[in-house]
Amino acid sequence: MRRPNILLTGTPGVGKTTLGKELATRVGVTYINVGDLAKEGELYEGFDEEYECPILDEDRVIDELEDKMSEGGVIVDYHGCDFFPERWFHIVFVLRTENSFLYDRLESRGYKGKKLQDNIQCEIFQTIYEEAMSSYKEEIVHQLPSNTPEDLERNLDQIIQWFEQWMKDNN
Ligand code: DAT
Repeated sequence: MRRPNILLTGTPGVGKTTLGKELATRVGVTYINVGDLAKEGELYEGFDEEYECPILDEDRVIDELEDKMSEGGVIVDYHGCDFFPERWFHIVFVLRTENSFLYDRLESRGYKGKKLQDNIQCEIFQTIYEEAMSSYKEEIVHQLPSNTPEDLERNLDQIIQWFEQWMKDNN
């Protein structure tokens, strides 16, 4: 049976992990958090002194995921999206969160100073949405509001409906 691959992207803190894990449980697909995958496999190529974080080795991430992605039925979660092969994804969701909510979420995650400000700016300038629109066909890129638990439920319902329709159309 063919199953679609879904990309969940957006600024850190918008709710990709929360949505992705729940979605994977409800529709029975594999959830992959690229940040965690990189950490486990040490898929890094240096260290960013300014942001005090390791730099992702994008080529090794792609090599690591290629087999699973061609099988289908994978939800990928990452705060960037321009380096994945375009052919991997059948649909792309960019989660969006209002500043006041995002600020509190990132602060309680321990972000402060420049890192906090830069991530808030990333959301204000809709950086990831633009990255997604220039990396994938515009018609497969969708923005989802992710401010409240009600938004989360609505997003789950909407994606599950899309998933079920895709399965009918492609099997
Ligand atoms: P991300 O994976 O995009 O970094 P996350 O899933 O870890 O984000 O969520 C960050 C925090 O926000 C976490 O404490 C859960 C909370 N959260 C996620 N989605 C939410 C929503 N729709 N409404 C309220 N809180 C949400």
